[in-house]
Amino acid sequence: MKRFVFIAFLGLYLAQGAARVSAQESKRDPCPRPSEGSVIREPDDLRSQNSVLKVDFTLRTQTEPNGLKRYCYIDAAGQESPTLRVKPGDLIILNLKNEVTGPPQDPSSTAPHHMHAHQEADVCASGPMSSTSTNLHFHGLEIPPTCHQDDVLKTSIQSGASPFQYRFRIPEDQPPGLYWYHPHIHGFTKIQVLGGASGAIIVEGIERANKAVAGLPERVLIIRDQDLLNPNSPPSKSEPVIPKMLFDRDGDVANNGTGFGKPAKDLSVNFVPVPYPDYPPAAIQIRPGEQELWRVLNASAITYLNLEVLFQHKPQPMGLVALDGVPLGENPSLPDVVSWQKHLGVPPGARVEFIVTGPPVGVPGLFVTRTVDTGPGGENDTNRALATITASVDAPELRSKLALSPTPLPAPRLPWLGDVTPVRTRRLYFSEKLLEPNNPNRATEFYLTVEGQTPAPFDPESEVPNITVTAGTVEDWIIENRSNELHAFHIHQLHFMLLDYLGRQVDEPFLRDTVNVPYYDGKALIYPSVRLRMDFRDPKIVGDFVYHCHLLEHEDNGMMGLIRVEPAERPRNSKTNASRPSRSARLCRAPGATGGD
Ligand SMILES: [Cu+2]
Repeated sequence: MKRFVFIAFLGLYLAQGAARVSAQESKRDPCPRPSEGSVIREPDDLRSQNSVLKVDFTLRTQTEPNGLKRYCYIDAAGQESPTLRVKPGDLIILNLKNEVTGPPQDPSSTAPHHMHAHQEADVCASGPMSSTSTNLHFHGLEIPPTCHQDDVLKTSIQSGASPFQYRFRIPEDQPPGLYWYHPHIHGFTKIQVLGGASGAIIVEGIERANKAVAGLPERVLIIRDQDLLNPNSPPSKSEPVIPKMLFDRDGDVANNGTGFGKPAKDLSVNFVPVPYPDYPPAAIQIRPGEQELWRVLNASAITYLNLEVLFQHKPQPMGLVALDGVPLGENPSLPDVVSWQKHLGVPPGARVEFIVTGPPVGVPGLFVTRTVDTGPGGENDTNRALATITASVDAPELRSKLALSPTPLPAPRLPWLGDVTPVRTRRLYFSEKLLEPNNPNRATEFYLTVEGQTPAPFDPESEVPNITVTAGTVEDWIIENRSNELHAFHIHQLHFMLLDYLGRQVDEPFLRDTVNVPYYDGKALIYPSVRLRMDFRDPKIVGDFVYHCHLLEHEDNGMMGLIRVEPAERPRNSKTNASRPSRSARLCRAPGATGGD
């Protein structure tokens, strides 16, 4: 059945793709976007010079005729969501101007201090958070959770305020790979990210970690989701007939378990939309037989991906070399490893970097996402095409090529995380509660609770951390899912190692910052879980930050917790001096030194 459908996708593209014109692209648009069926353009690159990358971003909005609201990062040259390319040790100076228009949605629900929107008070000190305020999170970067760097708890830039400056250094030991930026305004992250507010950050030098990619051209693909362009259309005639349409607790189309029917959201690839119901694919041009490194970010708000490359409908090997910005060879015992896969699951927020070989001329290729079983309460993430892959000797050369003879990365300064003894084990769990059981589409609270505490939605005004740890230590966390849908666990400022998945030991020889946690079927004797080894050894990472579900409507509705990392040797005045632990703090792992939950 799947084969049949993909043939249908292709036929449709060939019939209609060439005729489409870029009707939406107009000079008057604050944020122009490509039209469906277009050739995928890579985001423009902003590269650091003399170890400094200066960026001026304006966040703009535009409402489409059908009511969809775009949120766009536009740089000084008018480019949307450029890729920030930096090297370890580089300084990023990013000025963000908020020009979001329109009335704030629901400002009373999350605005703690009832401050006037244009009051230029302290951006760092809990201004109102609304649909018209914004900030930035640098997902995966191991930088301090402080204002002007990577704080999302209090930083809120109001519309019309003067540009706010982010200024931070990429750590010397940040693994080379794909990271990303997006807003993180509590309660409103989903609408801004759905509107397109996201972009890639590449820490250069992946070829220094893995010789298999040395000399390869690289292609950046950002997959975003957005509200359905054609929400009232019936499914394509090439699909099997689906039983009655149900909705989940978030009001999205619920997973019907078939892989077909109406998806919760449309997808786009580098902003080329691939809308339901016909999914006209975008287009990728490639040279026949040429190997490329594809760097794919799932910047979706709620959509899981299960990526596959097909040539003449047959799955092709994808040579995975990095996950969540971390080369698989991060573990020094596994240099230059390539993990050949037929498909790659990518939760919202995660990244995969893999080697793809172009098909021979005349062999049709298709880049697709297959259905993901998100659970009875989860979204309908359907089978669909993303892009055709067409080989031609004249395919344009990709803009970036990795160095052919790179110098290897220096040896890691800390022992491999899997070899470190954790100081304690904690258990956390995802759960959901219907506040109005008779109204299944409304008022669900989403919780991410530390075992022993009372489930409660994240409270942005609370200063009391759910978890306190000591810098220099390593902990094991078990994350359970007690709900009937998938969740993706993410923590800011650091990476972790996946030790067990569903009770089975995996001891992955690489690190992640986002991981899927399987759903509970309501029958099993134990809840599905993952076991993670959390790395708090970096002495720069002290202070308050968050961990949460990366399905943004879950996060916005409370599925988040507050963690405080205290310096190993606590200075007298810990509140203001928290970011300067001594050098010896780094390897201190005295069990039970402070904190606990
Ligand atoms: Cu979730």
